[in-house]
Amino acid sequence: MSPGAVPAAQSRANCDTSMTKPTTGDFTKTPGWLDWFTGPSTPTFKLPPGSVDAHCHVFGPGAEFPYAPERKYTPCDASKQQLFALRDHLGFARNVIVQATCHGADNRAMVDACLASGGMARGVATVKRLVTDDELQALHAAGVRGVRFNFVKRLVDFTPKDELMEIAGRIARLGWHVVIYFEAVDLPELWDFFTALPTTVVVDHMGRPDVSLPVDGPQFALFERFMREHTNVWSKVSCPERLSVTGPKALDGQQHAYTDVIPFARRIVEQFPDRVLWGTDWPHPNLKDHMPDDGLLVDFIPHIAPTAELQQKLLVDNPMRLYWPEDVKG
Ligand code: 0GY
Repeated sequence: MSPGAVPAAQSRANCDTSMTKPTTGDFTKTPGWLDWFTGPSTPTFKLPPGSVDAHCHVFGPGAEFPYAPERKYTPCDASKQQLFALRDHLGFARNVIVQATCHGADNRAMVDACLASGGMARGVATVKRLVTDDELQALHAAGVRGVRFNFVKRLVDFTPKDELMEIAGRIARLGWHVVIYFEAVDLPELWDFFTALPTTVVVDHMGRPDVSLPVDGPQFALFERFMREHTNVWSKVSCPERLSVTGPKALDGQQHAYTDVIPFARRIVEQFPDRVLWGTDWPHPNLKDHMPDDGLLVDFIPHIAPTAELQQKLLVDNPMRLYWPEDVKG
């Protein structure tokens, strides 16, 4: 190699961090925002046919679908076309697009993506108490099958629990579920509310455990108890890049990324194989340390779901049962 040349992988990583992606419309990207990764590798792990990326988002584009005034961050745009290109590149068949908080309760970007997917995307919406039955029906027709209740304080303003419970009662009648996002330290305080929800409840990112604590310790034991005692509770075993503290990053060909998250996620997959989902979390809002190569993120999956049977449940059977039950035979 000539003096001053950099290895290919390093050069690509440098290129990715220096390349900035736009935020269109009358918006300014949050300072320090990390843009999604350009040119992800082709995964080494071959996804089972029909796999579902069950947690991802679209951002704007801001000029077409403005970001919400109440948002806590302004991202770079991440369009439906870019999401579908990633889906095809990684080998997924379908997406579940979760309403991102930067769009508040304005679900138009997510709905537009679902409608453009030809039935290959479902949605999870954010709604307010004043949502009408006609609006809920329109969301259902577009492919929405759940609402998200967010308790992460840096992302949203507080919504009273009675308002959320009223929404849960209404969407239960549509056969939808509730997705909950919270930090592990808040589970004790939220326990009574969560366990009173009348629907299937899907937890984002295993309830964000502190993976520097022991997997056998009280914090994760409470989450396991939550799932064990409440068979309506499912978990996404996603976001190792967000939870990892010491594991190597999914960059530069790393095939053993986020090793500190593996014992947590694997334990949930093995204990509750019929109630787990996986998603990329593309375009990875609010990461502070690095932006992962999504191809290498897919290569993380066999470390947490080590057998073909577990992979089939995690990536195909479970998300199909929850989001496309009409397409499940038998
Ligand atoms: C995630 C995580 C985050 C953000 C959002 O809707 C959102 O803004 O979900 C986060 O910042 O932890 O699941 O995408």
